Amino acid sequence: MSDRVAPNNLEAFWMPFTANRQFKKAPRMFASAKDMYYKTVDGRTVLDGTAGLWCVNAGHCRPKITEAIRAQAGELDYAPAFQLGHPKAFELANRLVDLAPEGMGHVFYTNSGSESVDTALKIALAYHRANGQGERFRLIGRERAYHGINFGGTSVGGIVSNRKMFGTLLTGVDHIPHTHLPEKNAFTKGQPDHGADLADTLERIVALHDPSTVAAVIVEPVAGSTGVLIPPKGYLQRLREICDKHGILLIFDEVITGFGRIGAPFAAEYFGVTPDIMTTAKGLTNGVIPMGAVFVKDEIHDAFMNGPEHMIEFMHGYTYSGNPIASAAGLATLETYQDEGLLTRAKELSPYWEEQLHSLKDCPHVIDIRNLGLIGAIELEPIAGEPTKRAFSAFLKAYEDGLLIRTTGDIIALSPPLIISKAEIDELFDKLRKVLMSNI
Ligand code: PXG
Ligand code: PLP
Repeated sequence: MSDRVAPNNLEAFWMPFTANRQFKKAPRMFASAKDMYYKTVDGRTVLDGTAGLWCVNAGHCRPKITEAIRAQAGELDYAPAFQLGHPKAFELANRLVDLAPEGMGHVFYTNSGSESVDTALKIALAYHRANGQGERFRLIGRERAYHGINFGGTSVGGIVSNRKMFGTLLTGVDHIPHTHLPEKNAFTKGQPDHGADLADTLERIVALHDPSTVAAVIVEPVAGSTGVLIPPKGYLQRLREICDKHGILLIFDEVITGFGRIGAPFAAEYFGVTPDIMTTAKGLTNGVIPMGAVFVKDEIHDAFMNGPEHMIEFMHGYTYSGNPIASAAGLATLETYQDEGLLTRAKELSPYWEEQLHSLKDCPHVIDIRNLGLIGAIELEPIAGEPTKRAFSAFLKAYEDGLLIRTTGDIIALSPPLIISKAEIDELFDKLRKVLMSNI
């Protein structure tokens, strides 16, 4: 029997963001996947309600992407990323900037969302320095934010459990308040009415530190990992105005919202608010090969293009920046998105998605439901004294019943591949209703 079917020792692999001891007593393993469904090692079919981890936007094992990877691996497997190149990385960059908001004409490649975030923060700091404003060193994040797990992202992040074990993190970081106001906004469909004024806290924090010391503000346009927090109407616009007023760069972390998740290629376009820097990963290669990209406004890029031409302009980069196989996967992914209209499909589907999602309102323990594009969240009342247990029971029950959901705290998050059909949306919510009606 091959290890793919029944690995005999699970000990050596220290799993990420996993309750290792619990998992290894009762492992959950996938053997294969196609389009909307996984197959488990014991042969069960599981509907993917989460696009893997918010990344498999075109669905699983899509032929163009698989073939591009196969072909690239046999043609040019690796090319050094520093001082050398290969055509596909440039071709992909051109395609990417065509999708991005006007004026964001350059991308810097990374291998993950976490690396994109740390790259973006370093670009922001170095940009100000290149502009003669090296005193702008402060970075501002938001409570409950997730910006990956590297030191920069952990520092501007706002999830306490992800921060508290790791010492001082970056200094010179502050946070604006999160926008979760269940007492005012519970069960809102789409963007909530209340909370835009929370953006004004940025004015106070900036004033506290003196605006001339602040380099950048980073936010997820829609906060994903923390349990899906939809920005209040007008909130992102207000952040943009305050940043403009004080010469502060605005970074949108679009690792989840990028590549069609809310019905436009990027959330920046959906909300009509253009950041100065935009971080992406996940959907860029359909999650299949690790790759991220940081988009920057032309004036930011151009500020680095000074000094003698033989000098390296930005002392930063990864061994795998613009890796050939990742670039090929990225190109095939964008082609698949284009062939099937996937970058705007969430917009067409979202009214149906919203209606089905909110039909769960009457299920036991449901205290809030939120949605935008093809994202949904169901917040459950925690079991007294045992936070996270109810949602995790729902996750286990759903998995047994053939549905993959994601939970964070006592919140269920949903983000299916953008190819989902109405019949599959029905299947997803039928299964989820049964889970919520069972004694969790
Ligand atoms: N920024 C944002 C906004 C993210 O959502 C990252 C950065 C980090 O990306 P990498 O590729 O380094 O993981 C993310 C990642 C979940 C979940 O279940 C979310 C993420 C990753 C894994 C699980 O909410 N987001
Ligand atoms: N650590 C060592 C010893 C290295 O030599 C390198 C890269 O050459 C790195 C870390 C960084 O690795 P990467 O470029 O894959 O991020």
